[in-house]
Amino acid sequence: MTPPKPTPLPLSHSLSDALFHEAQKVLVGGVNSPVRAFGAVGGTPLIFDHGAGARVFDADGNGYLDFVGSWGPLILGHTHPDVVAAVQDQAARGSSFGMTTELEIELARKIIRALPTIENVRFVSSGTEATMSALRLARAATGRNYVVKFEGCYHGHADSFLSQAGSGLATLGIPASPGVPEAIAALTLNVPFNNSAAVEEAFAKHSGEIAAVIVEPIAANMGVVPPEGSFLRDLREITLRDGALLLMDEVITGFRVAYGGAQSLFSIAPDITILGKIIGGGLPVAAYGGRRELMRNVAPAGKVYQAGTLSGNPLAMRAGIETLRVLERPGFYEDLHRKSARLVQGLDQLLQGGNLPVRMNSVGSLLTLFFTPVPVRDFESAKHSDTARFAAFFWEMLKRGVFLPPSQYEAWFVSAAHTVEDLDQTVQACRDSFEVVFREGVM
Ligand code: HOZ
Repeated sequence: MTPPKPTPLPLSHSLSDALFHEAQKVLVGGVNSPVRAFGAVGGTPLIFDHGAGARVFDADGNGYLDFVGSWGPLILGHTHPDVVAAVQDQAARGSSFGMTTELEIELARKIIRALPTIENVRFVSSGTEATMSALRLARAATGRNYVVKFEGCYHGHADSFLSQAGSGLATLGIPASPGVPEAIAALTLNVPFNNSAAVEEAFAKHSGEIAAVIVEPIAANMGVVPPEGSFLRDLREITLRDGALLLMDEVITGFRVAYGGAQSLFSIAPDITILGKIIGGGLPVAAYGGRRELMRNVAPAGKVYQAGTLSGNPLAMRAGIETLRVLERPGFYEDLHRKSARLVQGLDQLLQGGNLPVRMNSVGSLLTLFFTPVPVRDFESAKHSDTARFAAFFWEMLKRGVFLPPSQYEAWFVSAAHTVEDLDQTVQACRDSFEVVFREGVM
């Protein structure tokens, strides 16, 4: 069935408004994750009803081309028929057993085949669980306590990762979360992304004390910021030299920028990889994995404890397996990247032609338009963005039927369901929106 076209302007959001009013009475801030609150763009958040292919539909029936894609999992778009069929079938067989199923073996095998740095994997239910557990494992394996992370990277909401973090913390301007004990926060060493010298300095100061460096190989939670030059290679070299572990957070990039993740693009072998989003095909799954001898420290093989009632949940395993099956089809990534390049080139022409103070960073199907004239290579430069103008742009795009992440500090996700026409329509919407937001006197 061809999904209906987005509703033309003007849009009514009266049902969304009414539902959000009700949501605020019973849900904290009216949401279950802060990034949904439209905190940085103002206005009332939309309440969604359903999705189909490249489109989402709000409670009022307005349709939008979706570039949020549930923040990354939906590389196939909404309601891919194979994923829907698999989940329906599994729901009829049983949604949870709290015991191992063959499905976990199948998804683990696919992951291990895709990422040769992983020999053993442990499934959990969220990226936060995975990064938190990976750090615990790194601390246990090295007998050290410090962790180096990068300003503007986001690794979920465990205590160790909540300072100078990207995503919702960047959006809401929360530099460090209350509730994190000082003693824990003191063990996290923040350094600028793309700055190997700063990492060297941290290791010089804490030689033999750092358990791990954790990095998003392509930062995507301060907007998209690719790694420059030898940055990732330097991290590998420095950690090996000092006996620390390299943790690659591929929650966003895994199965997104390539079937083998960013580590296959840059030929860097981390000690532990953290996955999430796409491997669950839109259901809650994440994982961490690495070489067998390291992973064998985790219970029950070893003593590093980590557990979960819904870990390896069968519904989620089926969605993940079906999603990866589609990604394995010949030409999948070539096609996705070709389409994404069309969007990126269209936007690039707009930016060049209009000489606009906007910078675009992109890798494959991930991109961000930063409302700043300076190149964005780390959190500091990302923070130069004119977030008020971004907010105006967000609403102009929404009015034109395009749903972007409601924050300057997030990635746009192109999915396989976007057609060339959808992407051309998006470029046109950007052109019209730029005209409005850069018109003199508008801001
Ligand atoms: N990594 C996602 C945003 N960058 C998380 C979404 C959420 O916080 O809800």
